Amino acid sequence: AAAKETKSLDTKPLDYEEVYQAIADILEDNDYDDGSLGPVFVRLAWHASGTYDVETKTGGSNGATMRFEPEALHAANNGLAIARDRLEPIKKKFPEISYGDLWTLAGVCAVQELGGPTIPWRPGRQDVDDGKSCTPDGRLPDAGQGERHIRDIFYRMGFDDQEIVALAGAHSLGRCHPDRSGFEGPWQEAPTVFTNEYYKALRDRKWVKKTVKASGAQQWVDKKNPDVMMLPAEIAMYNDKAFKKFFNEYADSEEKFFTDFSKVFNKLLELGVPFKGDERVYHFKATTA
Ligand code: CCH
Repeated sequence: AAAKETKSLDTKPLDYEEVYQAIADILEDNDYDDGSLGPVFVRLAWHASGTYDVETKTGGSNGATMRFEPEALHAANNGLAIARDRLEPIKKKFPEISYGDLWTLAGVCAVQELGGPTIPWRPGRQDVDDGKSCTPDGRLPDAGQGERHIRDIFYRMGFDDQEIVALAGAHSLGRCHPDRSGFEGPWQEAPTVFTNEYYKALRDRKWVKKTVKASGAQQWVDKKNPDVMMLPAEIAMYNDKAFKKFFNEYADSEEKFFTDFSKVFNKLLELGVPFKGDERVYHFKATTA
């Protein structure tokens, strides 16, 4: 009993460097998709945060409401139970971390470990205990729609055109799954490395329409390599003059993309979070750097 007591008195404050490391340690999985859980962790962080509405100040990563119905069942969140489940052992190991902090930290960790820029991150999200503050369905973008819809959705979160295009570069990672979204395939050939290749692919390749057999969904594929794809919303965005300017800037300069992505991903993950103001801002060092 004495030993136990000493142990509990010794309890250290939560060390987020250790949590980052624990997430980095589980990213690689040769039995999953392209060998990394990183892309689906980035999507989890984004969908937890992208429900924010700047006017009503509802939604966002605070609360981690995606754990509850109805938000867990929103079609946009198909497949994200996998990401949440894979992070559960880390929540068990570091029970003091909130789910909102854990999910956003996992997104930061994945971007950095897969070769992306350093993303400043700070803790401060508090979990809620039920689904009462779940956001209504329809706050996340519909990939089948056009540039008007994309602007409506992201302006509601408080982003401008440049920020929207910088955020879209996260599609350098991961792939679409017919059983999750109806779409199929990665955006370019290296879906586990964070680069500006997404912008180059959009600018430099010839995109042709194709119907996904499994779902009937229409998407665009590279004429030379039909395994890689673009969403209808992305081709529509690229054909918009104001958006195109930024797409081409990021295709020309990976450095500019990395600088802008770091800022805008940090902004996304902090939407609606009630920080006290004295939280330490972490700049984690990538273990692969
Ligand atoms: Fe995305 N995304 N996304 N996306 N997304 C999908 C997958 C990923 C849209 C649609 C889709 C962002 C913005 C948009 C990731 C990060 C971000 C899929 C496939 C669709 C559809 C889901 C599936 O089938 O598994 C649309 C539309 C927009 C509007 O702009 C933003 C912003 C981010 C992050 C900053 C990542 C990463 C993936 C890959 C997930 C995986 O499992 O590989």
